Formats: sequence, structure tokens, C-alpha cells
Amino acid sequence: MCETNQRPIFVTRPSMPPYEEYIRMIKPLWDSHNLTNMGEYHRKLEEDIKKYLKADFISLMTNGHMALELAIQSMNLSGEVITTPFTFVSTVHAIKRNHLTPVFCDINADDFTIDASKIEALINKRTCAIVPVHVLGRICEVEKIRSIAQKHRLKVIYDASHSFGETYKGEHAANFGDAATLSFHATKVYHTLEGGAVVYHEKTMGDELYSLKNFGIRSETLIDGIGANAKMDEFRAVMGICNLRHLDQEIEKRHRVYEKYMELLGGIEGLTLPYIQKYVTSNYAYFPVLFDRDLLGAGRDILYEELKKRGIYARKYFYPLISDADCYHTVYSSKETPVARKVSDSILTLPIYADLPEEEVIRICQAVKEIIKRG
Ligand code: T4K
Repeated sequence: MCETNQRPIFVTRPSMPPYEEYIRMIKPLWDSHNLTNMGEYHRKLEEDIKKYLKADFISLMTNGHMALELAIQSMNLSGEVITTPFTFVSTVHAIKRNHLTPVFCDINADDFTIDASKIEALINKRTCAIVPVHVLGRICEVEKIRSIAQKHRLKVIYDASHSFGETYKGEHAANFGDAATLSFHATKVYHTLEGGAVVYHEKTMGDELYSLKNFGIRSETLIDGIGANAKMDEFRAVMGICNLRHLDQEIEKRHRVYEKYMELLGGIEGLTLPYIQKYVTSNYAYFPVLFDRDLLGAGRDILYEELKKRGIYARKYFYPLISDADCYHTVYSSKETPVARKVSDSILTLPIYADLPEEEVIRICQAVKEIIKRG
């Protein structure tokens, strides 16, 4: 329970474009009554994002989950898919909902992405794909994953939901793999209220995705796929067009929040702060910290509850591990991915967003230090 009168601080707060900018942009929609079904703004946003990412092709979707589910469906796969248990549940659901079998690989202790050195041991005759996640904005070992996939002729579909705006060696994260999927949910660094996209490289995949997001309809009389409805409407496309114009400044503001945290929380033994990976430009989407209970005396769960009492709503991204979720734990055991289990048990994602005022960051850091001191 919250025991403070101070303003609550949530883990994130969506960035908004200037009100007048959005209103001015949606006025033509009011006049035209053209509201959805791949309209003018849908097409413009696809072009804008394609240009921003320097991507080959992109297909907008109604959300990040459908982007992943349909990207997988478009590849017509069967068998097992190697993925990570340290992710949002959507990743694994998207695999399962395609009647594929998720196989969990452990993660790296430092960047929390799938441990590429452990992938090959999980490959067998039934393996058809790898779905790694650029989790919490950390970029996977893309080169190693690419060479494993080439050697074993596996598809790679990155869940890049957290990494819009991030680059690795100058290449946008969304451009790796056979395809990558993005979430433009309100809680993301870049959003279209709800929304998502698939970034891909083969033109034919675009035809498949277009059909799958529109009920499998190819023309008025040809319906040859069992598709869903995963279209993005025009109002959200306009939000995306506006937000994209401000994205770089928003990321810079997040960078300043990140730096303040680093300054105020640095040097505490038992508290592991995030770091920016080599060759990566970050979008500062999340601020995950690891708490070592033995060194600090206060574990992650105590911190989480105590912060809540002070009106600070950090989140346990990602706990429980997906293998421990009620809908999966009868089939899987998190004991098989000990690193992921340890990270999931000790991680807390502190609030970070572009407009988080410096005094609020100071308030959060003071609270963290005080709770740790009390043990
Ligand atoms: N793959 C990965 C790896 C993902 O992380 C996600 C989504 C997906 C796939 C699927 O993408 P989408 O289909 O969602 O596009 C949130 C988001 O709902 C979800 O998009 C996200 N990952 C996941 C990591 O986090 P919750 O349940 O933690 O969100 P919620 O509603 O508790 O929001 C967190 C805080 O944000 C709130 O305490 C207050 C603030 N907030 C939230 C919303 C929705 C606002 O200030 N305004 C808002 O409108 O799941």
C-alpha cells in the first residue's frame, strides 16, 4: 500500500507529441471519414519508419504481439523454436499460438539476452527457428546467432519490441534476422498508442503479411489464407508520424535520466547497474538493476514493496520467467535455465521516461539507498 502523499511515479509514462500537432494532423481524417484499412497515413508511416530504420521493408500491425505472431505464421514453420524464458509472455505465446514448441535457452548474466553459446546444444531435427529477444533494449549476439542459423538452416525472427531506435555497429536493431518485430505500445520509447510492425527483407514476405493482417484476403474474391485482423488504423498511424518527428529528442532526454541514475546509484556494492553494450547506441528504454540480497541485506522483493509504499512503482521486468508462468510450468522447469532464473529473481526495473524530472530521480535514488541501508 502507498503510504505517501507524494506524486506517484510509474515505471514509465508515454511521450506525447504537442497536442496541436496531433489535432492538426487528424483533421483531414474527420473530413474524409477514411479511418482504417491501410489508408494514406498508414502508408506514410510505413514509409517514414522504413526511412528512419533504413529498412528494406516494413509492415505495420495493430500491436507488437500480432506482429510477432504473424511474422512467424508467414514463414510456415513446424517443429521447435529456440527462445528465451526471460521476456514478456507475448514472445512465447506467439510461438505457441502458431502450434510450434518453444524450447528455452538460458541467457547471458550481463546483458540478459539469449546465450548464443548454448543454442547449438538445443538444436535437433525438429528445430525450425530461433526467436531471440533484444530484451530491455540489450542487443543479442547477432553475429553468432546468424552463423548458427546459417549452419543449421534455421529462420531467425527477432523480437525487437524493446529496441526501436537502437543501433548495433551502426545498423538498426530491427534490421537483423530474417525478420524482426517491433512494439509501438504506449509504454515503449516510440509508440503509436497501440501498434507494432514487422521489419523484413524478402518482398514476398510482405505479400504474406499483408494478407495475414487482413483476414487472408488477397482480393475481393480470393481468400487463400487463415489470417487475422491486425491492421493499424489511421489515428494511430498519425500518432506514429508525430512521435517519430520527436523521437531523437525523447531518447536524448531519457539519456539524461539514465546518466543521473548512474551518478546517484554508482558504487553501491551488491547493486548492479545497467551498462551500454559495445557498439550499441541505446534508446534508454529501461533502467534494470540487479540486487544481490547477500551483499545488500535487502532483496529485490523488499525493495519493490518498500518503493511502492513511497509511491514509486518499479516493475519486476521480467518475473516470473515464462517457464514458471501458470500456463507453462507444467511442461517446463526454470531449473534448466539457472542464469535466467537468478536474473529474474533479482531484477527490478526503475522508472525511466523522457519527462521524468531530475528531482524525482533524486527521490527514487534516495529511497533505494535508504531501503538498502535499513537492510
Ligand atoms: N514482446 C516483448 C518482448 C514485449 O515486451 C511486448 C510488450 C510484446 C512482445 C508485445 O507487444 P504489444 O502487443 O504490447 O505491442 C507492458 C506493455 O503492455 C507491453 O506492451 C510490454 N511489452 C510490457 C513489457 O509492458 P504492463 O502490464 O507492464 O503495462 P502496464 O499497463 O502495467 O503499464 C506500465 C506503466 O506504464 C503503468 O504503471 C503506468 C504507465 N502507463 C501505461 C499505459 C498503458 C501510462 O502512463 N499510460 C498508459 O497508457 O505491460
